[in-house]
Amino acid sequence: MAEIKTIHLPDVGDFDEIEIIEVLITPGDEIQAEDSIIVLESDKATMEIPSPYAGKVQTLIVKVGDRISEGSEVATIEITTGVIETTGKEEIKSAEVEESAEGNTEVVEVGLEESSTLGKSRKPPPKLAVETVDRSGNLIHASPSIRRYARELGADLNRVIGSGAKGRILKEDVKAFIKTTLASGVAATGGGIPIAAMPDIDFSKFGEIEAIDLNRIRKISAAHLHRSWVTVPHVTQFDEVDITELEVFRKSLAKEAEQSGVRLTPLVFLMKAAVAALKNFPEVNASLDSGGERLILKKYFNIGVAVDTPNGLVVPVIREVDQKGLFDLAEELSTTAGRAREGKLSPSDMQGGCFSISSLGGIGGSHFTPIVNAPEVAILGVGKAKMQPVYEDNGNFRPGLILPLALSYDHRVIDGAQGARFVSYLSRTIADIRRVLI
Ligand code: CAO
Repeated sequence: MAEIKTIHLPDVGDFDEIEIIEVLITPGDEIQAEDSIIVLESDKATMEIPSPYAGKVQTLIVKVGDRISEGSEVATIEITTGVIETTGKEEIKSAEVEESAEGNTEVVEVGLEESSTLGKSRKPPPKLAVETVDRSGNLIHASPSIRRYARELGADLNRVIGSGAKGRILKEDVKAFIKTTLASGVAATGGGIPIAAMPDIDFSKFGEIEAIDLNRIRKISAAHLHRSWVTVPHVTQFDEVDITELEVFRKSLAKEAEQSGVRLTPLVFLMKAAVAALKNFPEVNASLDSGGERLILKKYFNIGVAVDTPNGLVVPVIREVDQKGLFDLAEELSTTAGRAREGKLSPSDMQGGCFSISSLGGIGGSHFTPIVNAPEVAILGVGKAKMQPVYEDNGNFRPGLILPLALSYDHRVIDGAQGARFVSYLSRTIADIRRVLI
């Protein structure tokens, strides 16, 4: 007869209401005693909490972001036959991190001198110092298991960009880093001309210069864009849409929008049209799994919108666009762009996207080739609409407002014909926005 046990948070020292930043198990997982199940973080330390039992995870009672204290229920587990309540000497691995201005990269891990116990009264866990800063003196946020994992694979954590809360490096980030590194290595040794390293040039020899450190957002987006650029085989399909009627409709709503306190730009119409096209082409509303063997079709419609901020490009995600009206979307777009420009977005604001739109229409220029926001498989680049002569079937020209569009897509997932069909469908929907009702 299977025995179900509840795992409680053990004594973790002087901490109360401590935040869960990673959950490392899901129901159905088979785990061993002492496997880490959650990671906690206070303002001083991170701690991996081990399971006291071996068995199969039944239910998960907590989630990322929850704050828990000693005794809180974490999960239930079906104990494996014949096994094994642990001795109470499990190791809570903690990593204390401190701000440092020194530009050194050395990682120093110090083992636990005393272990914590689970269950009965025990000493608070000892402090285990893991101070790590990257070459610029920035903190590297990574749990001990991730550091161990990175060490095993030879990944330099200085060069890994974390996508977790507060820039925390997750296992997926290390995996993605290794993949990208291998991909560029294959390119370099695959019989082609190796990619030469950028030479270190002293530009001051040629004139006055000023060196400016890249801020964190620029570093993160540079790494993300580079990864997408080298791992996704891009094709960009261009189109031009006559938005004369859309513009008439938009202007007809302007007063009403103003009364509702929102500004209706063409972008919100494009978001709705994109959802209509994604519904019609499910393989575009998808991501490849990390092994590149399965396509994950998404049944939700979250659109990432590129926002130009003083600190660089960010792509917050507007969720459930299919379920929102134009005014609600306009309001959300405006507040989200505002928060982005004030640097107030959290990592979760930038997660969960299905498809992105990069609109430079408010600035200028026509077609450009946006980089796919991987793991999404397509992105729409929008240029500035301009009045142009439009040739009509009756042989006459009329003035029309023409919007340049560019769809970049991942050719591993989307064939050229599909890409062209998607763009044509999208263009038809934008030209006659009533089609979103179809
Ligand atoms: N053609 C012509 N005019 C356009 C237009 C287009 N495609 N898109 C917007 N406009 C107009 C708007 O209607 C607005 O004019 P009015 O105030 O007279 O209506 C004006 O341009 C400014 O619009 P906006 O830029 O403030 O608003 P938006 O909704 O179009 O865009 C946002 C919001 C956040 C996407 C935008 O401000 C932004 O940051 N864009 C830059 C994105 C970027 O950097 N992309 C490159 C990433 S690298 O791939």
